[in-house]
Amino acid sequence: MGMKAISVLLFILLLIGMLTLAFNIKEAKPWIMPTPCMLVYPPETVVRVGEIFDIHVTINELDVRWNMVGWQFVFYPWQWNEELELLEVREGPFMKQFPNRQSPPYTYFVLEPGPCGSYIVGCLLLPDETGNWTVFPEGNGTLVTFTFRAIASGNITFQQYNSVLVNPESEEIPHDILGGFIEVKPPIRDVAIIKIETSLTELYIGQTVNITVEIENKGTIVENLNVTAYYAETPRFPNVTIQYTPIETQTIVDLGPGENVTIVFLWDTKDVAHGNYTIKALVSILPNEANTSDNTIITPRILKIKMLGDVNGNNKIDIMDIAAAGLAFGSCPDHLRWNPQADINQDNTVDIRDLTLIAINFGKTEP
Ligand SMILES: [Ca+2]
Ligand SMILES: [Ca+2]
Ligand SMILES: [Ca+2]
Repeated sequence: MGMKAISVLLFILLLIGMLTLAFNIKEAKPWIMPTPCMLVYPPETVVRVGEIFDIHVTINELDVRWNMVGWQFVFYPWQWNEELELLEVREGPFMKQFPNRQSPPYTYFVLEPGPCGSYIVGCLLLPDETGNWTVFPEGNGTLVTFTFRAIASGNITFQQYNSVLVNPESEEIPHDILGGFIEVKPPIRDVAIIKIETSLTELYIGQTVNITVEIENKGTIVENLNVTAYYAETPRFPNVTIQYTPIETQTIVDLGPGENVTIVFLWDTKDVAHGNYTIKALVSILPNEANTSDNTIITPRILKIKMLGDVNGNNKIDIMDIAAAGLAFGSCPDHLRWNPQADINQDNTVDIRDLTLIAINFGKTEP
């Protein structure tokens, strides 16, 4: 067979096809094509436990000639109420866009329990003051929106049952329906310490330092947490295991997904020896936590704890410390000569009291 013969054959087949289609349209004449479709949007929803989300029941390709003035359908919450908590059912904007009255309300929306654990939801486009409709809905839009909270993982089909679209004569309008699928995945549980800061980097034994820790819930559900701050003397030699001592544990309750919280620990250093210290914070590891590497944080800078009076921090108290305090003598915070290390008694002034405190420790030296 030549190319020409094939082309002729294809043309004839196409012609037959078109005639068949035309014949069918003619047969379906009392119907307006296409018929409207009541479908769930989005058709597939994937959420995590703890998430709040909407699904919409929409009308699509509604021809104005159907004269649609009302809709309803039935749903059965027991089909999904182990996985989903229904928070709200609210009318969508579609029907109200075609008012027949001078002023609102333009529609009557109804949601009522029915038999066998069912609910029926529907909406009537209200007629004008004489009981007639002159404006009819057309096109696509949302009829009703359901807001859910996902409470357990599973696969759910959301289906509209016994759906009805009516015209003013209360005749039913043929239509298609399409339900939707909802997949609820297990929650992501993950908390992290994203920041640690100390109010001081150099202090005298007996001073109190604030340790500020910021925690974030990177997961998808609300969490309760314990956060513990620790200190350890920084080893002077490598390859030595650091022994941390707890300072305090604080509890955080109801930290929502994506939320941050900042807490402050007060560390009173009266019982520690002078030296270099590392501060660590640890947030409790959750069951099935996605990432545990971010549950611990260590201060980026070493905290230097000094003997009282060791202004320059060289582990001995001598004339150099007196001289350093002397340079700041008479100053207050914000002065150019202010040196917080010289304010031994922490009264925000460097004066003779501070010099005395250095002097009474004069000659002390520690390794
Ligand atoms: Ca984590
Ligand atoms: Ca010194
Ligand atoms: Ca002082």
